[in-house]
Amino acid sequence: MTTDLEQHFERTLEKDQRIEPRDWMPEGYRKTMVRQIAQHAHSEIIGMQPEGNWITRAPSLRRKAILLAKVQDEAGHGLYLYSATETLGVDRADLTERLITGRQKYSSIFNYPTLTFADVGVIGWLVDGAAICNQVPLCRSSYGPYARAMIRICKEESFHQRQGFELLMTMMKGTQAQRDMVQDAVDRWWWPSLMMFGPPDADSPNSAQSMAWKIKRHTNDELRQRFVDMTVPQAGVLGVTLPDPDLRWNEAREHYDFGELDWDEFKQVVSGNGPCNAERVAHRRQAHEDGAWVREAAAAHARRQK
Ligand code: FAQ
Repeated sequence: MTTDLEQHFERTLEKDQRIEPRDWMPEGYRKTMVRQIAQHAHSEIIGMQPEGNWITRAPSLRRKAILLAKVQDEAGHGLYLYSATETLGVDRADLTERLITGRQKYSSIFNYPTLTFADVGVIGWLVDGAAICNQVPLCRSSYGPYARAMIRICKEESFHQRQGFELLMTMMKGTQAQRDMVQDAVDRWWWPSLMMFGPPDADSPNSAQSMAWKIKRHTNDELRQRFVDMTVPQAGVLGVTLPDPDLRWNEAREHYDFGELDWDEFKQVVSGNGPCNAERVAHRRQAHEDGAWVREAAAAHARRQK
């Protein structure tokens, strides 16, 4: 027999309204939201590292200012998202602990190295492009604090995507060496970007329930296809080749067909064995330890104010 509280939860979802922190929710819903929002927050925070690597070596003051602003935005996104997770009754310190001890995931994409400055442009174009594709539907996610955080985050991600495209466009109008650098970065980031959308639908244990709860609005494969369809014409404008011999327009489906992803690589990266997993987590742990005195001072100040 369903209780009034359960009926209220179901009715809220049916009417496409938002579940708020004060509302009753099934324990599974709460756990799924904590899992997804925390992973998203961790991704933003870890995601500062690959591009942060280039701040001191940006080729001009303008590029440095843009990159600094972008990386600061990512810190901001992580902080809104940790706040959204806290509305579900978890503690941010605990989430950080789970990240640095490897008990909670972050996006696979941030475990790849940034070898040249073209990688900064390609991260903006492809990684932020994929993030937007995935996150715009999350603005209608059923959990209110997450959906609202996502609106602002998506606006900032759009700026990030455009700065990446503009950077690449500039390099493509430069020397042959610069064009080669862009192509090399595209070759390295294309497949990992497609992996950001998660495993194929048939191997996605969480999708069905998350769709039923209207947390996710589209499946992993639907969003991956949308990203490919959106990106292929942009690659044409830039003048780069996407590294997939099977990529072609399918008249009947009205979508691009594309090749099979290397799901073994995905599993390796998600389980901690990607090229930079150990480095990313060690760096985050060090930053957390180095910041201990700031947290202690802030807590002491708050106690004194009381
Ligand atoms: N990496 O059953 P599903 C950004 C895990 S954007 C690592 O399909 P779900 C912006 C998944 O968690 C990047 N793990 O799971 C930026 C689950 O594991 P669990 C962050 C992955 O949740 C740009 C298991 O595999 N964006 O940061 C990945 O229904 C540039 C089974 O998968 C978000 O987090 C992966 N790629 O769907 C920052 C968006 N894919 O927890 C800096 C919000 C799957 O059961 C620079 N999240 N897994 O142990 C989502 O939309 C979803 O959580 C998905 C996964 C689509 C990522």
